[in-house]
Amino acid sequence: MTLKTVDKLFRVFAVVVVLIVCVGLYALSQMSGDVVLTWTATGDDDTVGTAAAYDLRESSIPIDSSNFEQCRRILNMPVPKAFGSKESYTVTGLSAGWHWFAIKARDNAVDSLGNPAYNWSKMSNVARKWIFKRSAPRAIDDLDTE
Ligand SMILES: [Ca+2]
Repeated sequence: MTLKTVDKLFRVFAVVVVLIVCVGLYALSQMSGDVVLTWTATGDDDTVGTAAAYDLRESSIPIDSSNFEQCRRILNMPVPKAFGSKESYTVTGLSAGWHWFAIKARDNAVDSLGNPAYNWSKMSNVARKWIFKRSAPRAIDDLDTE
């Protein structure tokens, strides 16, 4: 083999190793049962101001505007940031399989009695994530006493 061929083979080997590491990290990140959701904050009035609250929903079936209210609500969502800000939230403890996510925002409008008017936005686009099955360690079968 010439030195050039050895060099080429090494380069191919290096690329394959990097690809394997990347795929492994990607798979690991999906086995944790956590999903990091990111979105851009909406405003209180369309693109102006800051919304008052989020309503994030999760489901193991596709979410649409007709079933949004029946999907599991993610509690303790952070307070919205100003319009245009980058938002991020990690949903933890998800089971294996597909998970769908959608979010709405509400403004700070109140009714004539001062109660929240629950002026909700339309539903966001729907994001989807696959969670791999998390395997437990193999059972120990040689436990003994001396
Ligand atoms: Ca408003």
